[in-house]
Amino acid sequence: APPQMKRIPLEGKKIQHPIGKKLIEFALKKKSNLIASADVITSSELLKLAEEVGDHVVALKLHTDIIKDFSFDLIDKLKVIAKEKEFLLFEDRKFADIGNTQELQFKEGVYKIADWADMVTAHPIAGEESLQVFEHVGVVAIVEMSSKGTLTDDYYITKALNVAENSSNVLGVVAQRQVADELLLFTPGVNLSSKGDTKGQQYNTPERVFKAYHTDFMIVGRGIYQSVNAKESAIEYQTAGWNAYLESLN
Ligand code: BMP
Repeated sequence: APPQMKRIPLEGKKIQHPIGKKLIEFALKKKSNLIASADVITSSELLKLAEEVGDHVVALKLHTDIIKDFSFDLIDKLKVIAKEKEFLLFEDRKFADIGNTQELQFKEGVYKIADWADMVTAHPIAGEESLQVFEHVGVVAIVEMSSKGTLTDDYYITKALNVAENSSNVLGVVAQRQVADELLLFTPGVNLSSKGDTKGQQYNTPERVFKAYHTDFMIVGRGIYQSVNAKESAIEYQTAGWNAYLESLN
């Protein structure tokens, strides 16, 4: 179905995937559509951040391959915090290969992502069948990037959305625009005080992503983990995001 002018509230979205349903359940219960991106490089920083922001997010997005001292002890501890504070573990691996290789990267190697992640990101660039290897997790397909000069033009986005809509383990997409209601929309590149960085990142406000793009979940990295008080910042983003979401329903 084509995107509508009026947005559908989270509880009205027809999401089939169990992980998508879980995200919506957490969002409504916690009054949060915030995902914190925990782009820190040590286990201790990551665990501290998870404790601080956990009550205010629906998921913690990770880049486990940047963690210097990665171990399954870290994963075990994160799982405990996630269960207690009710958020999902979202590995932003951005798979982008043929199905067979992606399956190995997903299940094997150092990180064994398949053993613990609730959600993963993947580029749909290798086509629909390549995404079938991600079993028992929610896949978020990257259809449009936030950075300056990204190659994800309108043609690519249309084709990528098509792949996403036809893949049963895809629960949503990362994009900087409104998408069909059957998909959950995740939007990174959100910051309350900065317009961008010196490496191509571009930022929007929570207000813009909820009202103009009808996003379902905003992803905030440096705005939270680089702030003086991560918990206070998470509350600030949670409140700004949830209010913008509620206003966008009218
Ligand atoms: P920050 O808010 O610090 O700019 O972090 C954004 C996070 O979202 C990073 O982890 C980045 O990898 C991710 N991301 C993004 O910024 N733009 C995209 O298009 C897709 C992403 O996954």
